[in-house]
Amino acid sequence: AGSLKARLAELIPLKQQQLKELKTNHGSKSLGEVTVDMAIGGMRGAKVLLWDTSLLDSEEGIRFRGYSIPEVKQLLPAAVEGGEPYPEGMLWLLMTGEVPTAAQVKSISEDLNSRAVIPEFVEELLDRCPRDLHPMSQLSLALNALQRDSIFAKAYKDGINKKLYWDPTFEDSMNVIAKLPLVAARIYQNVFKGGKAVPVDMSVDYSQNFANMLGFGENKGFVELLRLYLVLHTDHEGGNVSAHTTHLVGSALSDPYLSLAAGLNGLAGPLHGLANQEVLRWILNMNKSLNTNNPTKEQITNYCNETLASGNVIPGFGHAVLRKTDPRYTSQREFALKHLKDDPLFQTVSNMYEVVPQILTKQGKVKNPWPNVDAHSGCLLCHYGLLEQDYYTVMFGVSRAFGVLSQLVWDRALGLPIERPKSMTMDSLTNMFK
Ligand code: CMX
Repeated sequence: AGSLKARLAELIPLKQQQLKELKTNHGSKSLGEVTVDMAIGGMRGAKVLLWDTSLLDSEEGIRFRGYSIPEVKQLLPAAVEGGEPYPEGMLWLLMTGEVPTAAQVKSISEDLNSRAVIPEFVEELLDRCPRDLHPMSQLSLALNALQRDSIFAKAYKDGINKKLYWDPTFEDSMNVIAKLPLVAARIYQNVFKGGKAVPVDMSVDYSQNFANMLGFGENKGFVELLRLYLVLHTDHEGGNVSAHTTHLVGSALSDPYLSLAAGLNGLAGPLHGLANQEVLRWILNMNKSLNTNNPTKEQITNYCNETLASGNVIPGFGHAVLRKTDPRYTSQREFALKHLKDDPLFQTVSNMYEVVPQILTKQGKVKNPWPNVDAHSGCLLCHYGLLEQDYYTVMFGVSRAFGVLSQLVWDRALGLPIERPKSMTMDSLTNMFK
């Protein structure tokens, strides 16, 4: 009683009823036209997905279960007074739509700690990966391997009633979230450090444990940053590549391990989650070519123009839905202003904020010239000594699991069907409008 799962069991019939009413009362109403441009153009603007954990407004940015980032920061329990919220609280909010108490947050920390083990064969698998296998590929590999222990897959094989799908989906999702830091930290230690394995401390929270395993546990600033980082990257409504992919693969009743692994393969793309690694690489290359660690705005402008002239994007800027500065960027900027305002890398990120939007606007084709979440995260991690850019998307992936798996539990609780939109050939479209 009082647990997250018990609360979900209470909420599920209410949500099932809401969905039923939605279908009965409004099922045949139109959400708008689908144009040929939409079919060609990556389905931009087509309202064709159901996603409850968060909603993105193009001007205001993300709201998690109705709460903006400043609201989330104010409402969710924090470890340090006036500090960053616990990601465990975010998980409760994403799963239930309700703001948890400090005791509920603590129950999640304890629950996740109790699930935080990975089988030896997965450790060995990771230990045998070549150092130059990208950390995201290793993460995906490990998740697929962990799938051996999927409770959903076993229950399905044993003939579980479809009304009960959400239960093993929940168990798998909590297990995945609990195991991810172990996998992620092992990858970090193997690829970049001496391969040290730090055991889970049952008495501390998720972020402190993850930081301990990464080797940054003593660094209180880093632990706070990690809490913020893990909260901010959880969810960004349903249409982005990692969220949509997890949902799509899950719709075939692939279990949470397989579904998330698929989503993370999408997150590993440079136009999506990999952009955070690309941003830092881009800045460091600029600094190297100019032989400075604090380029002027004019130098940044020239370097941007070179990037664009060579047919590349400026990583960390632009968005498919957002049309203003990403509030996830703003929140990280506030963190930087509070904790590291004199850091030269932060100053460069700040200077880019002043010049890049004008440059992109001048180009005339970019729909959103403003920075997104990935423009800022790298400089914060660097400040606390996590310098390995190739690793950044793994941390994004750990956080993204919170959002997409919360939704996956609801996908099964609501009995959402296998996804199967209609595709068209170019000839069929041409003939249609002859
Ligand atoms: N630099 C240069 N050109 C850019 C650009 C940028 N940062 N952002 C968009 N453009 C270009 C597009 O490549 C496109 O060019 P073409 O018409 O020649 O193909 C044109 O502007 C119009 O694109 P858009 O409609 O504004 O943007 P999309 O919805 O197609 O793409 C996104 C959105 C994020 C992929 C794109 O802005 C981009 O590539 N940004 C850089 C990579 C990045 O930061 N990705 C992270 C996004 C957040 C996340 O998912 O983590």
